[in-house]
Amino acid sequence: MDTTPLGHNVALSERAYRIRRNAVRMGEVQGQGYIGQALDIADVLATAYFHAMRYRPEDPEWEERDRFLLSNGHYAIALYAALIEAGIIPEEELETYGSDGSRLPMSGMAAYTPGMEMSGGSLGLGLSIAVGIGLGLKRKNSTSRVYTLFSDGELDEGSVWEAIMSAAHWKLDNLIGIVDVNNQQADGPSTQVMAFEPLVDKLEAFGWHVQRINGNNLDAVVAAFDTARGDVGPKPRMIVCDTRMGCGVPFLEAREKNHFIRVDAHEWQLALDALDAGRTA
Ligand SMILES: Cc1ncc(C[n+]2csc(CCOP(=O)(O)OP(=O)(O)O)c2C)c(N)n1
Ligand SMILES: [Mg+2]
Repeated sequence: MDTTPLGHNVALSERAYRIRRNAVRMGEVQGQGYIGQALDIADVLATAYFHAMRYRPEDPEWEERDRFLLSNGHYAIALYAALIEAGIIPEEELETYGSDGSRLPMSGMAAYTPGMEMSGGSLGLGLSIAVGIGLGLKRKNSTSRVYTLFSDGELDEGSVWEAIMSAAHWKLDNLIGIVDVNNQQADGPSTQVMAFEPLVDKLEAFGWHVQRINGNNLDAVVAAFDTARGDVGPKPRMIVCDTRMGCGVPFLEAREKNHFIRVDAHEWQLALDALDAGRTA
């Protein structure tokens, strides 16, 4: 990892830029996509794939890999963008996004895509699957970790709270949950649809080690991943990430109803230009 004297992580910011760019290019292929989410979670994905996780790009099913579960399957475009950057999926496939026969369908499908550990679509399941995988890894004495990304809208699902309770019960210190608090979901601002605050207090009361950070500040994300991978006791770890929908493309950030951002044909290039303008590497 390269760092400047200010501590800002140059190499990772370039990875995050390229993940955002890959996602916008895929969006342009279909003229649509969950772009606001891909832009908001790019810094977390860059940190997961280029700082924290153990994997072999040429062997995505390597037994000793860390697992990354995408619970919020509609964020698939974001994960594809990271898997392309990681060399698990060839960059040319980006052009096939959402087309018949593509390995990159609009909602994540484990059977289609290398590096996709679970199928998405029905929300609220990733954390439960992560508990099962985490328990299995421990019973095999594996040192692999299981990461799961889920969204603030998924906090409305009872299954998520069952998983939160059982992960603590089983002392799954190999499980790292990441919740994307962009305060948006399909029906409006997440906290207005279902009040989940104070989230840190609730998760701590359920027995988790919890950090809350600005998920669009790379240095903070890196520090949180490092802490979560360290010795914080026999408990599962949660990183609550406050993020900005559309982060990196100011005219998309400014849109109010941005669960499914409408992007006009000419705006895709403008979005790429905005990313270039904000590039720090
Ligand atoms: C079990 C289930 N209920 C409802 C949906 C429909 N749905 C798709 S995306 C979404 C919003 C979920 O919230 P969040 O992921 O926070 O939204 P975003 O941040 O992407 O706007 C909903 C309700 C679903 N996919 N699965
Ligand atoms: Mg959300």
